[in-house]
Amino acid sequence: MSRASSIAYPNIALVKYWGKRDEALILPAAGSLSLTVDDLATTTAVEVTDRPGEDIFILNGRAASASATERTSAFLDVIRQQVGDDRAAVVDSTNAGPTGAGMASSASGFAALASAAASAYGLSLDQPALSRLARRGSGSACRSVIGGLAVWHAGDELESFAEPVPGPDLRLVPVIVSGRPKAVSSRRAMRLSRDTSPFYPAWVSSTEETLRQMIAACAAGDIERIGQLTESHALRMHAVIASSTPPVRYLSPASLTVLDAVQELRADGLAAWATADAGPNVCVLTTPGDAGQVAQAMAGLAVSDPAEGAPGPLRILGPGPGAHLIPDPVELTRGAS
Ligand code: 2P0
Repeated sequence: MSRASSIAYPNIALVKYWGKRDEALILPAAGSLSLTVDDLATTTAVEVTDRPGEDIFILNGRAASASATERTSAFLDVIRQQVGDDRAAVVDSTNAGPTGAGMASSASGFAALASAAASAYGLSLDQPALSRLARRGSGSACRSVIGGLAVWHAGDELESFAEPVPGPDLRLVPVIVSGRPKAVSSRRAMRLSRDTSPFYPAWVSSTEETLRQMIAACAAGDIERIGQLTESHALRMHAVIASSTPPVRYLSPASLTVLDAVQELRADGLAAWATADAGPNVCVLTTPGDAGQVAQAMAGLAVSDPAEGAPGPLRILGPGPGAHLIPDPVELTRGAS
């Protein structure tokens, strides 16, 4: 019996991933670029049992749903096939942030799972190979294998992994306007965008161009340009999502209030640009120097009920480390159903 534990942090994309060209291998239609952050981590322990059979998946201290367990098992199968091992595993995973509310829990989740499960099954991987493996669980997870700024290459199966990119020191302030799980999964909504939005081809081709511009802006340390590209790209993604049939809309009135407030901060001379993933929560991109003022200005717009996932005083997220093994922090709950 062998076990391993890992920690991984969410990443927030500045150039978004939205759409696959290969669903089975999770190859994206275009490249993307993100910042792995230093809070809201997922910690995952994997214990390989001594028998084949059903895997057990405990999420946030409870038996996970059948669909979440199935997705975890399908991911473990990728590893089991590679190493020729059919033993089942017990996976115990805890998210510090809201699960399934558009705050990248699947990215930290599958990055931590890839790291811990590879080790528990005795698979030794370098960073690109671990990133490729994490991608098979959830596309954005390949970027959480990397610390700080990471670019995920569209590429083919062997070339589609994330790697570090040079850039300036950035901060993100998440403004949680709802802690509820999203109504439409990003996986499903992505498919709808690809299959039904008349804007999808332009989205894919313009994303490649935005990615080139973003990599150049990062290399130049041009925060103004990074911010403009970030906000514009996020709004384009939400436009593509809203233009699918049936339409999906992730941004809520509360999100729009935050977007307006961010625009006002800019008018007041602060470095502040908004981005939002597949949910109503907004992240404000800013600089280390302006982060305190941005967090203060946004505090009144975040939810205040802890049951809704309120973070209390707004957190300021900086660049965090890539997925890595840690000493076992938890006792696995044996026999959970
Ligand atoms: C991103 N998102 O780049 C974009 C922006 C959400 C909006 O990556 O189907 O959970 O597992 O590959 O990685 C969310 O998509 O989707 C995501 P799958 P994933 O961060």
